[in-house]
Amino acid sequence: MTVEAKSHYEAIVIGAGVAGIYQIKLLSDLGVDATVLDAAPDLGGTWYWNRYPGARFDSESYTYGYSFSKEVLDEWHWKERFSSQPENLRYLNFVADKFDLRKYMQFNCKVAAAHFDETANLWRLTLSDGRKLTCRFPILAVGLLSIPTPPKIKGMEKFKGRSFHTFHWPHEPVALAGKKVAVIGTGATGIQVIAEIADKVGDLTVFQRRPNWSAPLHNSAISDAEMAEIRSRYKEIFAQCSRTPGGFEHEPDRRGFYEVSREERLALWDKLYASPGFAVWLRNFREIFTDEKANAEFSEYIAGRIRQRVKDPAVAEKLIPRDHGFGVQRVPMETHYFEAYNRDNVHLVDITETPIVEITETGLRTTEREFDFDVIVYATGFDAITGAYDHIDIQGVGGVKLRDLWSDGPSTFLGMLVHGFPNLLMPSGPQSGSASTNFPRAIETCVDWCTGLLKYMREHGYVRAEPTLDAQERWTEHVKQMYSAMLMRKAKSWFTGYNSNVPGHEYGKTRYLVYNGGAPKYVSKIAQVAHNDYAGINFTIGSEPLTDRERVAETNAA
Ligand code: NA7
Repeated sequence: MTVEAKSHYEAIVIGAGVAGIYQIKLLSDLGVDATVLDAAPDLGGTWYWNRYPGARFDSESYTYGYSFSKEVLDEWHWKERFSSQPENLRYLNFVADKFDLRKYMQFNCKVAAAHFDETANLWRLTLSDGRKLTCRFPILAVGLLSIPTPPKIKGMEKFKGRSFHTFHWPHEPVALAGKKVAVIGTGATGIQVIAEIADKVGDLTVFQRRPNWSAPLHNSAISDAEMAEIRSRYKEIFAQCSRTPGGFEHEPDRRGFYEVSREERLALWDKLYASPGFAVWLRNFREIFTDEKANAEFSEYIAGRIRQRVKDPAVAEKLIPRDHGFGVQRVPMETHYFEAYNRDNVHLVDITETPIVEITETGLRTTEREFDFDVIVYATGFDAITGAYDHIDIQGVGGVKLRDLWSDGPSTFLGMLVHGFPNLLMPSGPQSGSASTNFPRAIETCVDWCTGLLKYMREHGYVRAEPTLDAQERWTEHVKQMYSAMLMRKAKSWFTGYNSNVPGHEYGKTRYLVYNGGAPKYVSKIAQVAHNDYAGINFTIGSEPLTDRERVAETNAA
């Protein structure tokens, strides 16, 4: 059964990915008249789009899955410790089908505009095909990395072979055997794809602007017995995730970096380098994130590992980052990535030495020479976190455009609400806990919170919720402060809003996009707001706005 194509809903969820699926589950449980719109032809969000070879979790699969349903936890068998894209998409379909959520979803529905109608306290949405809808609550579950940013290189349209951004990797298999392939970009995506295709293509040339620190993923299969053991521990696993800053099982080593000997540090690092997943990043000493000297010592340790693994010393040196320390950017996890460069068919071009001049009909030309390719892969990243919001013409009170308001970076209340944009909810919003932690863990937290707010409003007959400017400014200031202790504040990465392919997102113009206070602090702060009758949010009953104080008095009287 498909959803009835109506023109008004109480809530419209935009995005049918990890967040949107859980959001519609809760709304349907609550009996809210709601639908989900997604621009894609099917559900899955990130896991629908990113079909490039090597796409997989860097989170342990069993900490990435939803925690809300015992039935799902009991029935789903993760096959790998770090599950791959096809399996992840199957999982999301399994969850949606289990709770019969597809009937609420409408696909190929790209939201072009969302304008707030002040007289009716409603949002008016326009889809790219011209269809118009209204709702009280637009819930933007639009993803953190859903607007790919191909580079702007002269001549890109001329190339006669196949070329695509990794996000748009074709759905049908791409013949790579014997082909000459270029990959541009060496972030988390580039590193996954390069390692996966190195032994499957004829010839692979990697165009690297800046190397990234990267460490082994150590993926493995999960047997029936192991899965049974994981199931028996789910409660404990999720409790552990909720205690750690990153929402993973990984907990930092709380010994002081300088309190232990160099030998003890090396012993820990040897152990972490051999451990699966983000352990090498998140089970490390806390000073790695905050102290230049500690970070430099660990970075040098990882540089030594790269030198051990890459046979050609000149290539090894090119693969070692010089402009930033380990872990101040998002750490890509790899499987035989460095060994790929030991193969005769894999070549590394440092485009800071020999920049790409243009894409040609048959390949590309650098300042040094011409290359012929059959396939060019752009692994050049995303207009991260705010990109998906900027791509919708969102206008709040007085016709103010969200994209104008956020042109120098976002400002939010708790990462989930914006002053001047009443009832607009963002369960994976900028400055929320979702971008800096194990995504679904924070998503469940934020979706629960947004749903709680909606429930509270229904119970009180409120038709409009809007954070005060003061509350928003205080939150944004807190988010900025959380950056100040972290070395990552200087990172030339999407954590700080840098993207050389998006005008205005140059390095140095820091955009405070993520919450760095850690999951426990975030959860406690948003819970406190809810507990205090949503202090910081003004509600309207009928047409009269109520201040915090009036509302508390009203609640007390009731
Ligand atoms: P990232 O991490 O933003 O990496 C993009 C890469 O592409 C990075 O190496 C960039 O080099 C490079 N890049 C970007 N633009 C260009 C141009 N114009 N020319 C050459 N090279 C370029 O994106 P990913 O997709 O790898 O990862 C995003 C997230 O997806 C990841 O963190 C996971 O959470 C999943 P630069 O470093 O800017 O010099």
